[in-house]
Amino acid sequence: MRKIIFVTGNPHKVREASDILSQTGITVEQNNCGYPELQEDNIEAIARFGARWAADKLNCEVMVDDSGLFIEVLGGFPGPYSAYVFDTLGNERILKLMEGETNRSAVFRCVIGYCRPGGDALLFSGEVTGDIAKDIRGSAGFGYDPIFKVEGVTFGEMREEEKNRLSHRYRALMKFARWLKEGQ
Ligand code: ITT
Repeated sequence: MRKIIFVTGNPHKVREASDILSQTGITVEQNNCGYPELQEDNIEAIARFGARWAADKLNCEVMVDDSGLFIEVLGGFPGPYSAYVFDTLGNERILKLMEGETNRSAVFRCVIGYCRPGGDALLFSGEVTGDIAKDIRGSAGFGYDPIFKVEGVTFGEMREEEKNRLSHRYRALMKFARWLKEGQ
């Protein structure tokens, strides 16, 4: 088993990453040291900066996860601002913004940043395409899960194993695991 420090304040991400990576011989351990979240307009830059910053601060190899929900008709909003928008508006107000919209397409994206001290970060991204539901559905998961549907079912309505087999995080983490296994 290889253990990687996962720098995040979000315990749901840690739980999902542990489940997903357990099949690949990798375990993760949460470190909540935090990292400055640049108000960048792309999640790759946020993950790159965060991974480098945390690897240097902790002096060990680390991974970070920056994720975002990109709603097509809103020009990709909230995208890189997903955490802030979730905390300030929340799912109900986002559904209000979407009232009457017929184009409900959205993409959930996840970028895993991996870095060793003094090195450059490597990025692994995954995405899943879906739709914004018309109302809040299901209570599983976290964050935007109850309003993001894949093939008619919200992540909030899915069992954890189902979400973890098709999510943006699953897709990004599988690329990361493959790269680690191939010996870098
Ligand atoms: P860290 O930065 O400390 O890792 P965070 O929760 O702030 O934790 P992000 O900036 O990546 O993480 O999160 C963007 C927002 O999207 C935040 O509100 C999350 O709750 C939400 N989010 C991320 N992944 C999600 C997922 O798989 N399902 C639903 N919501 C998710």
